[in-house]
Amino acid sequence: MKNDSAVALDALLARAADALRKAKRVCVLTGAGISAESGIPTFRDALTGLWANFNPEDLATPEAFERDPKFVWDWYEFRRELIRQAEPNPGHFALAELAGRVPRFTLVTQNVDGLHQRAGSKGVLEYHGNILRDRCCVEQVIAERSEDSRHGLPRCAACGGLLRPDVVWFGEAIPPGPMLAAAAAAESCDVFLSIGTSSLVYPAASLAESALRAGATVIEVNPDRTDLSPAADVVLGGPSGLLLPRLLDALS
Ligand code: BV8
Ligand code: ZN
Repeated sequence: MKNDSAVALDALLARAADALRKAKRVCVLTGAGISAESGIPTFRDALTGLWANFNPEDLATPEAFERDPKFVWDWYEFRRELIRQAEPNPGHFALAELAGRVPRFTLVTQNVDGLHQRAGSKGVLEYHGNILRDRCCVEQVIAERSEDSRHGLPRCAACGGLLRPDVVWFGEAIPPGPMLAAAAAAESCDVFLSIGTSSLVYPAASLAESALRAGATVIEVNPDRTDLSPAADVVLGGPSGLLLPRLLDALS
């Protein structure tokens, strides 16, 4: 005999699946929560090791890099290693499959880990960049590392300039391509899925707001309540690695 919360969840999954079944255009925004079940700590999770007393919002800034590029680079190398050892989880794979089930599907991620692409998602809009790419601070282009990068800070093979991870730091602009494409998808979607994000970082958090203004059905997947929860049409309260495959099942 299913308990009440299980029955309630089934009803919510059925409502979400119904909205998706009718949708022509679907826009999805993901955050760190979708990669939590792959063993990658979220931004809310306290930092560990050398960075334990630091707030990510203080480390992921041009000022911190200016002040101590080695310290910031060590943090990024630490995160890169975690990401290299990680595997996409059923939440990532469910979104890759959902893309083939709806006419128009746009996946926007705040995550810099590349796990959506490794799960087979195509055309992912990397709203905050990708941690596994190096960018030259002088030429502002994706760059290869020079031989002598081994002893200390990574240098650009083309101009010898300092390299930085190709991510968007706090206080920096979102890359125009992903920003414009994401805004267009959010404003024109029938269903907006907000998955594994605390909806606290802007302008990413404004995408759900513009979808709401455009009259879209907003579905949130998160074990915790967020600032978006009161405005969402359907809140699926639980881990995305569990609930997204169940949403796909409810869709078929
Ligand atoms: C800019 C890349 C201006 C780097 C990142 C308006 C109001 C207030 C502040 C601002 C505002 N506008 C701008 C700001 C400032 C700032 C901002 O938003 N600050 C916040 C802290 C208040 N925004 C900026 O600085 C942006 N730039 O505004 O530039 C400008 C404009 C033009 C020209 C020049 C300049 C840039 C922001 C991007 C920063 N870079 N990442 C890196 O990764 O190192 S942000 C980074 O943090 C992530 O990418 C992500 O966006 C954010 C973390 O949020 P989430 O992903 O949601 O993760 P979080 O840990 O918070 O939450 C996890 C959630 O998952 C939780 O809800 C949890 O319950 C849930 N969960 C846990 N387990 C699971 C789960 N869900 C599902 N399943 C599970 N198993
Ligand atoms: Zn260079």
